[in-house]
Amino acid sequence: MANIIILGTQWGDEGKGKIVDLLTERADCIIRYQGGHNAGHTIVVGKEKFVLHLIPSGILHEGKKCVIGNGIALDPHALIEEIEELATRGIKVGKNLKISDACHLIMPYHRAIDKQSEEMKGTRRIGTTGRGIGPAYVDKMARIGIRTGDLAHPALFREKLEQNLSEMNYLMEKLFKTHGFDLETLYADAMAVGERLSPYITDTSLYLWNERQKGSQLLFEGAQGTHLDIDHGTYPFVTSSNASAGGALTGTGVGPTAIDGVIGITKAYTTRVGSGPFPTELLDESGEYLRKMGSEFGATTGRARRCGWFDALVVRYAARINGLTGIVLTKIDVLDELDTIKICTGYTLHGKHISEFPRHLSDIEAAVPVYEELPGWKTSLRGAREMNELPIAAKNYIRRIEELTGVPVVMVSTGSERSETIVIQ
Ligand code: 2SA
Ligand code: MG
Repeated sequence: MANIIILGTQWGDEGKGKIVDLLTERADCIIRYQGGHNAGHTIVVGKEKFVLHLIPSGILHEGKKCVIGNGIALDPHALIEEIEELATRGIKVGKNLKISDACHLIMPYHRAIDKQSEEMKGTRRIGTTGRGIGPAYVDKMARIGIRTGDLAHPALFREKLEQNLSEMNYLMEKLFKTHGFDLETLYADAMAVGERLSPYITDTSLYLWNERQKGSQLLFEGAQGTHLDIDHGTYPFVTSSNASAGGALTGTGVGPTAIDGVIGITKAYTTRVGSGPFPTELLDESGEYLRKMGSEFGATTGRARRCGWFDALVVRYAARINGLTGIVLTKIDVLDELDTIKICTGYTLHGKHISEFPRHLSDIEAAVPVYEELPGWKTSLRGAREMNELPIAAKNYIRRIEELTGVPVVMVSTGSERSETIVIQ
């Protein structure tokens, strides 16, 4: 193994956490590069279930270095909570955690703005996780963001906060008709969390560079998915960061020549949480079946995820945007009991057949899926570890996905446990 990016090819929740955890054995540094505690990466180890939001999934392995890159929008309280929660379960992050000094901080007013702006959007609301992610990135782009590195400079931090509050409190009071935030309270709180987090904060780009000189192997852990990417996703129904492969570079300060492979985690069907177009969505009992069998509920908010058939256009698009070198197909066992399984191979758009995922929202909304129906395998794949354990119908399903996406399937996940995995390459 070399330096690999792991990311989602659909709308998130493809099972990245499990695969990152699995591949961590062959890596030295595991790095989150975008998003924040909107992510929910679920890992099952024996009888224990861990849901990580900010700390890279590699933390469950002793001695692995876990890095929160500069591309992360960081809620310091959420991070401290996660560190403490892990400690109560016997996992000490200690020196294994590094936080970039250039992460933008999610402040309490960001959460308030997230909530208020969703309310104001009415039926066009995005369905955010309400964690303040979007507004924190707004400040980053507006060049008024406050970063982790600023915590070590109290006077400057206070000055920035004071300036921001004059704007934020105007919004709160005049537009949202709610109370503003108190400078002293926010400042004191930030200084306290800053002290708590200071041992972890460093120049992580330099840290990773030095690690590479020593021969360390890097594993980049994407959050959300390609179709939630701010540039390449179903805009505006996206998250506010680059969940695609490019984000792994800008979000860490590691150059493109360091990357040896990009693995797209792909669910054997499709899900989406939040609003936005979803051509193969099933609003009938088949969708209900997938939700129930796949336990499709948000790992962060508990929201029921929308479910639908596998959409080859969605994944082929992700193959292109990310330059995928392999696909890991997950949750195939969820399809075990189905008589037939549908795959979307194209769309009909305004009477014309199209075979590439459209760019404009209105076209995605108007696209009608064209399906191919494959026979189900009607037997349990749960826990299979070898390709030859799979019935021919399951092999055909995997082969068809490879054909339609143009990417080899390098691993198949047959259950939530680490061992429930088929490694092909
Ligand atoms: P935000 O909060 O600004 O990032 O929301 C914008 C959109 O991005 C979606 N989003 C997600 N979609 C899938 N999974 C995510 N993580 C959690 C999970 C979500 C949860 O693992 O289940 O628990 O609800 C995630 N995070 C953000 C979000 O739904 C909006 O559509
Ligand atoms: Mg998730």
